[in-house]
Amino acid sequence: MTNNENTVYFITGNKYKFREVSEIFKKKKIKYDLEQKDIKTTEIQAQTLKDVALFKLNSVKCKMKGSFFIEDAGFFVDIPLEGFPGVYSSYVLKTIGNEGILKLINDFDRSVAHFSAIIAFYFKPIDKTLFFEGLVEGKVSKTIRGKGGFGFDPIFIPNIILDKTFAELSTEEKNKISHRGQALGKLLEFLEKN
Ligand code: ITT
Repeated sequence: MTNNENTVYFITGNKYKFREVSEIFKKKKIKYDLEQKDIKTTEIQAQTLKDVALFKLNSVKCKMKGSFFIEDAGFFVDIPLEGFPGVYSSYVLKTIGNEGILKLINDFDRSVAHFSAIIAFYFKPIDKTLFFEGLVEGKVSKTIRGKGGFGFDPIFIPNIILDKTFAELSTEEKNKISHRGQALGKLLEFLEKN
């Protein structure tokens, strides 16, 4: 069992996600520290990221004593793939990968895609679960580009930065505009006040 009232635990097995989150966390002056916990969560296949996130959070509640959060993210190709891979992002990345996604698209200039992230946060002092969301819109890159980031970053071009994929940005640049950066910004605003 883990317990420290000024520590907030981020439960994730993804070191890239943790790196992004800890960079944002350490820039904010708050009384809480961040710590990674790589404990096994149960991931269900559901219709929305929120359902996945809540189930995941509850699956580890019995192992935690303090405040903790999980974050669930997905990559959605709205045009022309109607939101695929979305909640199937992990499976699709492991199977067909970025190359497989590119093969499904003909007109890249007209493609529309977004990343969504949802943080499910259990805040011990009030015994409540809170949600914080973030979303970034863009399109799919014709080719796999960039060495930074992880996952789908090399094929996503955010609207706000013309012609660079997420993998061509520094962590700091990605954090400023990303789905994860936005969701975490909202969590930090809450923690500043509580
Ligand atoms: P957890 O242990 O935190 O669950 P995960 O790697 O399973 O880590 P998610 O379920 O949130 O992460 O992500 C679903 C998939 O989307 C996974 O394959 C990630 O690599 C990918 N992904 C998530 N966030 C991303 C981002 O910011 N950029 C690129 N790909 C991302």
